[in-house]
Amino acid sequence: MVSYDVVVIGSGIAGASLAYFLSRSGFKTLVVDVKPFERIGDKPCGDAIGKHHFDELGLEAPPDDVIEGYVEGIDVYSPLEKVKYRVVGEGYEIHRVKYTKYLLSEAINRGVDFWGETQGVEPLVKEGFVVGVSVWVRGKGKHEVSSKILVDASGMARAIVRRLDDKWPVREDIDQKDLNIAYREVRRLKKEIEEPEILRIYVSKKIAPGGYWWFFPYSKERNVVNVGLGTQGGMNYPNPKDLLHQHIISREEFAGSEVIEAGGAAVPTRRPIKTLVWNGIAVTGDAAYAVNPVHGGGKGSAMLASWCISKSIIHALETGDSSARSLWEANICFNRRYGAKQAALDIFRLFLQKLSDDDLEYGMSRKIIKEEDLNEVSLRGDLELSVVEKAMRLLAGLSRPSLLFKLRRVAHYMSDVKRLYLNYPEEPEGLLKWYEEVEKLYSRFKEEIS
Ligand code: FDA
Ligand code: GRG
Ligand code: GRG
Repeated sequence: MVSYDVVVIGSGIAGASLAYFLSRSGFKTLVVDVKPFERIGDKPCGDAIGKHHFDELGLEAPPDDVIEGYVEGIDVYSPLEKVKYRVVGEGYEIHRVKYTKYLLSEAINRGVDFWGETQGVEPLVKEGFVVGVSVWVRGKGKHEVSSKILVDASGMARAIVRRLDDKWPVREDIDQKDLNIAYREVRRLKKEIEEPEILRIYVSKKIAPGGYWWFFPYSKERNVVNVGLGTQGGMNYPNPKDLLHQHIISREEFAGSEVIEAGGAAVPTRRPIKTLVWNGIAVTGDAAYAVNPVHGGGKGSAMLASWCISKSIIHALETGDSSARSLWEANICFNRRYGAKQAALDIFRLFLQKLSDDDLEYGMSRKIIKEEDLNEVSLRGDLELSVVEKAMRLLAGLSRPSLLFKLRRVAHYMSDVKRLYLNYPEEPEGLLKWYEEVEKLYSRFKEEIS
């Protein structure tokens, strides 16, 4: 049997960045993907990513030739498109194939092995530890590969963890209602786009129930746009492609436009998986639900999860101990930097999905939540209670006190959930009890807003 220190299943941005981070350590690493090298990173995406992610992970800014556009901010529109909030922040529309291939190529240059057209099939388990994986290599058939640490970076396929029995805490299945089904097209328009450095998000229950539709220009070309729509899963809402065509592509600005690319996929929009690691195994990216639940962005947070995991893997390999305990720091690292905010935003997401278009229009036009607050919410996952209190005094006596009342409860729950995640258990033994608390909090919140 071939053996490696680390085997990574999947080379999307999560797997490729993990390989990149690990390649600096010199441990023997194998990455496999069902796609051939040429198609690495090719999955439907809005292609937006905040610049801060690169800065925070010590990565060089992406080279100009992998960038489709430079972003200076995001406008969020109300259902009637009468009110817009501008969230200022630098970012990119990135060429996802070129950037993912760049990360993987760098890793390969430093000694990481890559097997394309290879499917990870099943984890090999021995005495409570994952010790390897069986893979199908196109044209060569089945092989077993042993690993000290196996990583599931297979995106929503969750190809490895879903084959473990549900006693493994890294296997946590997702509720359909915690998914968004998103479809997008890249189109060349007949006319130039105004302000192409501003991405646009349109919140509308009528057009995109339980999600939003977006218009993300590729500023370098001036007339190319990534336009798409996401809807909440498990609700029997119409298909996002049909909704996009019916409500958006039918608009005058798309007349005569040409389709460059089209496709869709599911996005996990919930709190992170309860642990990123267990004995001999780690999970990263979409497979670990490491996505912002409010806007569905998951590339930056996938790289962050992989960065945290790479540190723990190096520690485990250096100490010769690949147990959950030895890998545990990955959880602390991720939750402190992102998971706590993510879990708080999941509360905000559940609330948003309950609001009617009328409530949203009202809340946004009255600036119940202001642009600065939205910035705070998106940056840190904090909805300051003081802000809500102020708004309550200001608007007392006006219509819809119920919306404010609810918002106050939301702010409370967000801060409670965040605190809970910042107090993530120090050791694996504390996981079950801690997670019971998390589940209790969420069920109480769901009951309150139902
Ligand atoms: P990803 O799915 O990218 O990669 C998984 C890899 O594993 C694939 O290469 C696949 O071939 C491989 N694989 C699967 N099963 C395998 C198996 N059994 N064996 C071997 N290989 C296997 N995010 C963002 O930051 N900005 C944005 O604008 C958007 N927009 C957006 C739009 C749409 C329509 C969607 C569907 C999603 C987004 N997202 C996003 C989310 C973002 O795309 C997502 O979070 C990341 O791509 C996740 O990267 P991963 O590497 O985890 O999974
Ligand atoms: C509203 C529940 C709900 C979900 C929406 C429609 C949808 C789900 C997903 C579509 C995916 C999409 C277009 C994502 C783009 C989001 C975006 C602006 C990402 C930029 O994110 P970063 O990298 O993210 O700045 P963070 O928050 O990590 O800084
Ligand atoms: C008034 C009751 C009431 C509610 C307000 C406006 C609103 C409801 C909800 C907006 C939902 C939404 C889709 C927000 C997305 C915000 C966004 C794109 C933030 C960008 O955040 P980061 O952190 O920013 O990704 P950077 O700058 O890193 O790209």
